[in-house]
Amino acid sequence: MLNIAIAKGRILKEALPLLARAGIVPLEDAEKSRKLIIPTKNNVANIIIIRATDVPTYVEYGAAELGIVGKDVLMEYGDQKFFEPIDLKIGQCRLMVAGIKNQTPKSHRIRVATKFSNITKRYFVEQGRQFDLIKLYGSMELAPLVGLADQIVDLVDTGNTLLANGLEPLELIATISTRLIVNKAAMKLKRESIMMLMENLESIIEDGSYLK
Ligand code: PRT
Ligand code: MG
Repeated sequence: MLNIAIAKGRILKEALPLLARAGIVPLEDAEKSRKLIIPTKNNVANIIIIRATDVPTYVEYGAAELGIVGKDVLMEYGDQKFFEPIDLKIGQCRLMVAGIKNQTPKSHRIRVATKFSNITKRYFVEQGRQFDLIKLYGSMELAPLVGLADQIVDLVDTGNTLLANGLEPLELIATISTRLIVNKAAMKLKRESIMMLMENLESIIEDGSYLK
């Protein structure tokens, strides 16, 4: 039996059709259920639904053999103590620096608001830029509008959220998609069932018809 930890929210929503194609079908509506562990048809696996930022931790410690989570979360988590074998091609977006439209910051030491503090520090330091980091937990788009920050680092998909708030994308930090991660010990101990699922997923991804 495999435990699969999945980030709740949009990743869960997009992962369910992919898992269904691989024969992993929750016995309850995973998006609505209040249960945190959901068994699946024919007992092939358990689905564990948790906060995105907790997925790497569960998989690192083997509480879940497998995890499904965004590359943004993995980059922010840092040192990878698990395998990351498959790009599931869902949850695609870009991690970007954004700022107020047509406005260059007055001071050369800018304030950057983000929930991606590790990624942001790395990126600005690499560029040798002066900055103050303001850690937020959501709605980063608000920060420049109320003078809390000059720029933000956030995920951008269509760009509509930036546009709606008078912001513009400035720099691409990374392209993001959802990844399958695997606990290192489980890859040895449960090799057969994990390899079977991975091969299955790879051919479904190759085919691509699970993507709307
Ligand atoms: O948990 P929190 O409330 O902070 O995030 P959320 O509710 O916005 O997203 P959630 O928890 O459902 O899913 C987060 C995961 O989905 C991320 O870790 C990414 O890997 C992936 N993902 C893919 C995205 C987006 N696309 C995305 N566009 N996560 C967030 N967004 C947000 C973005 O932060 C911004 O607020 O959508 C807005 C921008 O979208 P556009 O289309 O207006 O550009
Ligand atoms: Mg959310």
